[in-house]
Amino acid sequence: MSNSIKVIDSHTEGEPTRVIIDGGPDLGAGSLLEQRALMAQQYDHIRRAVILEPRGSDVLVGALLCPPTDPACATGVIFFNNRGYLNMCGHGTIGVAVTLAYLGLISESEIKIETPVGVVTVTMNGANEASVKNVASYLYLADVSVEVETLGVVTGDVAWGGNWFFLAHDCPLDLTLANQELLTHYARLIKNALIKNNTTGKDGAEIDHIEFFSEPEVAGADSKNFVLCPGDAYDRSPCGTGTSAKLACLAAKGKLKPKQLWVQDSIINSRFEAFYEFNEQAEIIPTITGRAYIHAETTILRHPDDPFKNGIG
Ligand code: PYC
Repeated sequence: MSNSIKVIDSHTEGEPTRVIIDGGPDLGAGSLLEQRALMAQQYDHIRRAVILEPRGSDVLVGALLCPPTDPACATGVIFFNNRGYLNMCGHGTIGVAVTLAYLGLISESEIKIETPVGVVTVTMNGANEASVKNVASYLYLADVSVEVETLGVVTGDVAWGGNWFFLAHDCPLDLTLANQELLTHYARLIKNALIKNNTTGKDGAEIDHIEFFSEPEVAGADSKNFVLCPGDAYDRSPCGTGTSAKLACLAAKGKLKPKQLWVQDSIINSRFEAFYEFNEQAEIIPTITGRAYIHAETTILRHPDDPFKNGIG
């Protein structure tokens, strides 16, 4: 077991990303899905040590750089959090790209990164800003209604943006930080109701992100959101995959044209700028732009006798 793990911490529009740059597991050269499965089976203690208390926190998203199978990619990446493993992560991809630039590991302004759910293209717009051309995103189920404890009938869309989202049509409360605990509670109730109702993404996939929207407060934005992530932390950023899912819904409902700018504010009023294009298969390809800043270089230490060397929980 590696007792020392080097990480670089950044935040993308307020949402943290912790990139392992040394001391991570060797997951071989299989597909990213195979490497992620191996990490989950044999090296989950690394995820727990890096993310959970006392070395981490529920808000962190971790990123392990690993070998891509596509030679056009600069790296592969596996994202994880306090609950387990993510498919894609928009804010995390911006954090990874800014981290690679900080380390001097990328010289081109455009790179490809392989994730377990596909290849994304990242364009650096300077040292701290990046645009992520995401995986194809789509509206899967429109206007689904579920009976939710306390809230009654809640209607929303199920969409894929690199992760599975339920995008509620109505917002139960003002999207302010003062309401964050109650918003988290309501989002959790909706998630439970979807499970109880057997409402899933494609192939029975769990809908593990819940999204609320309201009118923006800040000039220039189209919308403000609150996103509850798996593990029950809320996204401080507007959520890259969540914004992609939103674009897919708007596009499918004829409410946003290709290349039309969509400015998504988060619960803390940080911002992603986004648009979509159609690819040759007529799929919706969102591009999300945001900023990330490096804020720590850390060596995580795990004493062999430390009862919490692999985190609490
Ligand atoms: O930006 O896609 C995202 C994301 C997913 C979970 C946290 N952030």
